[in-house]
Amino acid sequence: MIKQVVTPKQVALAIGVSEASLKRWCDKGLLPASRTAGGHRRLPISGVFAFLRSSGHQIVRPDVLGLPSTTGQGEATVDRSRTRLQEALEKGDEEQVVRIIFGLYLAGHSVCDICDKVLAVNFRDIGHHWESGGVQVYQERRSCEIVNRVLYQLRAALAPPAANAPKAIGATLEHDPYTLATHMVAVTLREAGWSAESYGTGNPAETLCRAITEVRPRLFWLSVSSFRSEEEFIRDCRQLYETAQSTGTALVLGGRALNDTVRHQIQYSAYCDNLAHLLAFIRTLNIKLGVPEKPADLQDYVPPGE
Ligand code: B12
Repeated sequence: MIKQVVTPKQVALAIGVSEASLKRWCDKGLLPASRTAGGHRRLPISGVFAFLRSSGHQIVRPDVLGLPSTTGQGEATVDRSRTRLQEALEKGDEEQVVRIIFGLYLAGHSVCDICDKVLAVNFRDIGHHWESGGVQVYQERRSCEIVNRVLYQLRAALAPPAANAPKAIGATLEHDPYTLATHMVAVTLREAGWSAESYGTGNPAETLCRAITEVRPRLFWLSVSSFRSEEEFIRDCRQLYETAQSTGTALVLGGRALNDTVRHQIQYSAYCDNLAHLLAFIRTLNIKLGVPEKPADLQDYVPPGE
């Protein structure tokens, strides 16, 4: 399991530099650090990952940070990762899944791209292989469980949202048991600096309307992978849209079950084919993000040996 808080010594070991260099970078503000009551520096893992992503340091001892061995070593391209991930998911090799996803993340790929360009494509392939008998139902279910756990780890590795970050909540409706997409939306918005939380699957529309009026989020998303009947779904959506209008909340929809016939009968603020569309939409909202916990500007940082 990835460590949430680490010491300068652990980070120094992980990237193969001296502890003294590491402490100096902390003091220069290149890595966010706080002090214990005894005066020792402690580094949130989100800041360490942000530093690694922007400074290009290779990890030589990922295990010290709680990552599987060899994570972040070697080239992490989307195409190669997708092929290796497909194999790992079908085998149920969770450690390899963590290695691949964090390898991509540490190489600078966004959560949005990891979900849209890698994981969603892998699950489409799992669906096809299931249809043709190459993948068993248990392998599909196990893959979902593994990826949900990895998404929790990815979320824990992100900087916490600022206190005044815009709020977003979302979920799936009743008769929609698909967990992954709504979870991915939450983590993607978190990476974009939002305070975003998925309320999971199978929610009656009434309770989601109640959540909107109580939480008053800036954005509410609905992921729609399946519904029992079009009429029921359209009625639920109308209810959600009316409630969202009353609280000034943007209603954003996405998901494979939203066909043209249904979409023509409902109203919403935005419909997204993927997470990249969602990020494009939130940019149009012109929301000022608070200052998240970020390492200082790395512009004048010179990596060791240069
Ligand atoms: C895993 C899975 C399941 C699991 C899900 C478990 C879980 N914990 O989530 C369970 C067991 C529920 C399941 C059940 C069934 N499934 Co199924 N399932 C899948 C599978 C393999 C992956 C779905 C998935 O999670 N993908 C990953 C997500 C992230 O990808 P995504 O949904 O495309 O989401 C992306 C975008 O759409 C978008 N997005 C989605 N929502 C939102 C929301 C917002 C706000 C935004 C911005 C973006 C966005 O962003 C995402 C990232 O890019 C698909 C294959 C496929 N092609 O999708 C079949 C698939 C959907 N299932 C299928 C079938 C047939 C079934 C069953 C009928 C099987 C059965 N006989 O029982 C049941 C029906 C259940 C029901 N009530 O609908 C078929 C559907 C065929 C059809 N024509 O509709 C598919 C396509 C398999 C296939 N044949 O290829 N399934």
